[in-house]
Amino acid sequence: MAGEPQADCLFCKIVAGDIPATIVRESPNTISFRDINPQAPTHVLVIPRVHYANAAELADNEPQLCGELLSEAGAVAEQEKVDVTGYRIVFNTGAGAGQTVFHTHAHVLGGRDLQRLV
Ligand code: IU
Repeated sequence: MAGEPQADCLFCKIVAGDIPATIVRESPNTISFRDINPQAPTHVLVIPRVHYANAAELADNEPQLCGELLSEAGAVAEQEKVDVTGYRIVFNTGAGAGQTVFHTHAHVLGGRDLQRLV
């Protein structure tokens, strides 16, 4: 069923507490934790506790939660003090775009000069 935990999903395991993560922030519906392979001084992943494969699937099924996820990303940026200099929110979607974990996650990146992508 949509949103149900997936046995083979690494981020569902983090939500369940079965895999460790350095959690920086939690809300009733989301968890934010440091990326294990940081690409910037601040590199935090914000995930919904429920399982959807990507951001669009989350938005289609639970638009309010999608909004909450973005609010949490903004709160993480404030907490990490990268809101002043600027930060980037990235949703890699699909293997061809570099997505490796198929549980919706926003990368929040900041603390270094971020080149314009588009
Ligand atoms: P991607 O957009 O699907 O490529 O991002 C997945 C990220 O999850 C990637 O940056 C990994 O370094 C990160 N990650 C993690 O932080 N902790 C984990 O246990 C696993 C992956 I597995």
